[in-house]
Amino acid sequence: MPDCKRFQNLGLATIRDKVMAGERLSREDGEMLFACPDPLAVGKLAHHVRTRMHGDTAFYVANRHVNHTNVCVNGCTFCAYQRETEGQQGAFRLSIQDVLDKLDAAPSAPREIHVVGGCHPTLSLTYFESLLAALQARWPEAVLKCFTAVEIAHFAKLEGISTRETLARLKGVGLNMLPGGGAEIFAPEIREQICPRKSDAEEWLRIHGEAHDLGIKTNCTMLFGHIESIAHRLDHLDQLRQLQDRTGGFVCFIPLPFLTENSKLHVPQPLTGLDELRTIAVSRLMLDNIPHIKAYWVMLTVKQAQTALFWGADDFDGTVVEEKIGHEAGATSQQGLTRSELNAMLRGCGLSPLERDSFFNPVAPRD
Ligand code: V47
Ligand code: SF4
Repeated sequence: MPDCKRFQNLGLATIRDKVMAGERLSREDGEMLFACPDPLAVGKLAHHVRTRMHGDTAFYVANRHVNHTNVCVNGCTFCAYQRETEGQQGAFRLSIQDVLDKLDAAPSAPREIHVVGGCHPTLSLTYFESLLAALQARWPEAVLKCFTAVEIAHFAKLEGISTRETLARLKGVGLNMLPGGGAEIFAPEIREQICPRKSDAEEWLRIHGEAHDLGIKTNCTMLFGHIESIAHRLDHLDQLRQLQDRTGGFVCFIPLPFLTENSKLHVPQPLTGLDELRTIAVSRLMLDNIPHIKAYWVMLTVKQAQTALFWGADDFDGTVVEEKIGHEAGATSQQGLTRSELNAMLRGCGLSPLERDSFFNPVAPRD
């Protein structure tokens, strides 16, 4: 239980009382939490909420990430992963067989298959329908968590149909869930500078709402620590919270700290480890209707992700096996972790590891 006097001395007694009573925090409360001179007090409050929701459980999933192409028409200025054309050095495009072979090479069958890629200028919706059908046939028990809302918008545009119809067609061949990427920061004045060509906030949120209507659960993200302000972060969290009030379809929020290598985007003041932790803590406190907060070890590093589990996060993502988006941008984490490594890392923090599926149902360990 966070100590009352400490919060009174910091001028945060009202926020503490609201959190203890399970009441919603306002954007102004969020501003105060970001400005609080005692970040440990903010972390403590977030840890209290995380423990109230999930006890000492630290979730993880046995998953695989696959990127089918890095060729992308969008040219986001922060993105170190994308290439403009197939002829450019480092560009790649996998065939369906390549994707199946990559997954077959993993040590054990995945419970979740996470597929995202660039918005390729010619790959058609039919290609992605065939990809999903092939994945479903080969791994019928895995959850197919594929394609960001930005990719859905791109497939729909190439096909000349609505995003709702695109989602329905993909669901028909096995799509179970959308990952949370592409949200970045919703404010138009920031999107103009970091991702001017891709879906705006309205489109990203509309597509997630459509997915939720169709019974497709989704995750959501925020890319922070570039040129956005604290007010932009809070606006972003508030817009996610509003959609969740309407649909209830978000499963997990993933705060993504911006990694600066190989990027055209100049960042005046790179993030500190403490900024990362405070942002994760404030996210837990603001997003009172989103059940899970992910400490994505790939972008955070394993040690910072372990610490984040005491600053509001409850999930560690998973085995991953191969990751490109963060590593192109300077991520220093390894490519993948085994289940036993994850178990040992989470136990080592004094938490109880729990293997889950994509919807956070507990699953019996296979090994
Ligand atoms: O959309 C791109 C971000 C996202 C950089 O839903 C960067 O379970 C930091 O969304 N530094 C893709 N971030 C990753 C993603 C994700 C990851 C894990 C789990 C889930 C999930 C979703 O990565 C992109 C973009 O926001 N990104 N470049 C960078 N330099
Ligand atoms: Fe393309 Fe996604 Fe990179 Fe933007 S972030 S350039 S949409 S791959």
